[in-house]
Amino acid sequence: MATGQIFSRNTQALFYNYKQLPIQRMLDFDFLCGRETPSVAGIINPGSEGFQKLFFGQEEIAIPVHSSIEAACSAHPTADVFINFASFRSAAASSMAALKQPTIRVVAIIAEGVPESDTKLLIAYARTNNKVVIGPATVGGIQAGAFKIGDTAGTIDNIIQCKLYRPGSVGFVSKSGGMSNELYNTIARVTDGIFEGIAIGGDVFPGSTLSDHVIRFNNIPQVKMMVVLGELGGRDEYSLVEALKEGKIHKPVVAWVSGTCARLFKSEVQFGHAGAKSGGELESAQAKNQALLEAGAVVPTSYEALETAIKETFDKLVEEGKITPVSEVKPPEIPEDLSFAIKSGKVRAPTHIISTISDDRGDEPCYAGVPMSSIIERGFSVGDVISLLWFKRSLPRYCTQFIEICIMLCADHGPCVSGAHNTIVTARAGKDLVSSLVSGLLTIGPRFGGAIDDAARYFKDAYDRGLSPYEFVEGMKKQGIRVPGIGHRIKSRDNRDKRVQLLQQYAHNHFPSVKYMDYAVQVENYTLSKANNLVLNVDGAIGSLFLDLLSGSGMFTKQEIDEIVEIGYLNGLFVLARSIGLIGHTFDQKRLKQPLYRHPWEDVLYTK
Ligand code: Q5B
Repeated sequence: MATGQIFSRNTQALFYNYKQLPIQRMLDFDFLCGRETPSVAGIINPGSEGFQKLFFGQEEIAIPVHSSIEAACSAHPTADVFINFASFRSAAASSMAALKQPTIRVVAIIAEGVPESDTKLLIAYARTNNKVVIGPATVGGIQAGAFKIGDTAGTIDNIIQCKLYRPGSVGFVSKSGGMSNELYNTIARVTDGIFEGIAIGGDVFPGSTLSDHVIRFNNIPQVKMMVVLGELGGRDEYSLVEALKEGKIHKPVVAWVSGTCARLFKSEVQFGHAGAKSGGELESAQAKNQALLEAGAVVPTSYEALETAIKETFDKLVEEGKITPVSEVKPPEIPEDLSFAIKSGKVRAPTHIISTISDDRGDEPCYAGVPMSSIIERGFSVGDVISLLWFKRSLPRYCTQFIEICIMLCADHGPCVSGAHNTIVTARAGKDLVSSLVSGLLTIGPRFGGAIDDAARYFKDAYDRGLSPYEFVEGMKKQGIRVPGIGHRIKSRDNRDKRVQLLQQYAHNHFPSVKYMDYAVQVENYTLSKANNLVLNVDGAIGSLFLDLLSGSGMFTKQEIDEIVEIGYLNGLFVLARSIGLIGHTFDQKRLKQPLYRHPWEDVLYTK
């Protein structure tokens, strides 16, 4: 690296505090410049480690993420720039920690509002240790065709327009980051472009000053002239005046201090930056412009005349043979992000998932097209939400109430059933809520709770085919299949399941037809003639009654009913309902601080 140059095409940075967009912009800039290595070597995201996927041209690359500055510096010893996107609260401490790393040479601090006393400590440390601080309150800086800090120079389109993808002959330094974008454009229009541009930031105490950078540019052979954009407030421009007077700068300097309008205000004015306030006469834009002019800088009469002043200075250097304008190169095209391209209608891409029941993209989520606010305003119940998300339609109240009754009746059936037992054992083994719940849910199947769909399938098939209960049950027996929805471990002819009775009663009172349930009862009468416990159980009651709901409500076509039965929606009712109870059992065990469960030996038959 030549004397004065702080960046090159090989410079790599560590980026503190993960921010996807500025990092991607740096990598896009790298690609535009034809860099071989990405300019971001690592990301520091306190507390997390791993990799972050980003694009380098068309390829995805994985940039390592480190949890501490020390770890990042030791993993990437050649990365010597530290780009600090920490908030103003932690920017000073992290910047100091970075400056103290032997591998770090340049620290750029983006945050605004860093306490001045902290910045002074950073400046003192950097000066003593021969390091460079850019900022705070800066957008950063750029070496054209080589390296860019964060969001400097804005979008890729702007960078291309400002020809920042290849080096020119102008060194530029400004206080304002926003105005530096403006000047990159102006300079690109009237010269062969920027070699390096730095925004030092608008604080009263910038980490490095306008003159620090102008003196540095003076030592970079590729920089043939400098453009400086100061602003009212502070005395920074006077150190440049001194440097000019002392003959430390021998290349032309075009300078303008903005804020000449401050005099039009009757009282003291504070512009956007902390340091940009009209103080005494010496700090006025007029006084600083005058001093720069007297010291030998080219100072136009107004900001509008700055462009002409830059052009004239550049043209003169060309005429004198001191600049051979760089020949133009065509930068490679940066592939557009798919999301932007789709938004702008430039490309189409096949989707990988189809969803028809809900949409969360708008102002509010919608269930089957019904906005959330409408669900609340219209007083929808859980049954209504189930009918929207499962059946994609609003069912009549008697149907949604039936769904809710199923859920209430199946929510729990004591601690001794398969599901609750598993949940209790799991919770007592110290597992979390989801594990305890899931271990209970996994017992739901053809014997326990999960016979609703098969009950609906077999009852429907037998009824629709006109089979008598005898033909149906005996036919099943021949195939070695137990009739789903029939039989219970503790319920019997003399100890009927109250839940079944309640469901039947509700259906009798509200359903237009209960033909499938009547058929199930006939089947039950037949099975009870075989054994006392072969009652219509809760699964069988729900299965047959749901067939009545589907066919009697007039809300479903025959094909839709067949599809619901074939896919098997109805076990979902038991799964949903029983989750309520299983969650309750988990909490119960935790609340009771129950120890690890061990099944007693006495309850096991040990045999050979
Ligand atoms: N036999 C439920 O059986 C149970 C027969 C049958 C023809 C049948 C059994 C069964 C179908 C599946 C079903 C849902 C395993 C049940 C639920 C939720 C719950 C649970 C709770 C809650 C019970 C004795 C004799 C044998 C069998 C014959 C039995 N069932 N024949 N069709 N369906 N049902 N599940 O008492 O000649 O001696 O060999 O599989 O609908 O899960 O509260 O606990 O809310 O949590 O163990 O209500 O019925 O009878 O297996 O000793 O059989 O009856 O073939 O005949 P058991 P087994 P054989 S509701």
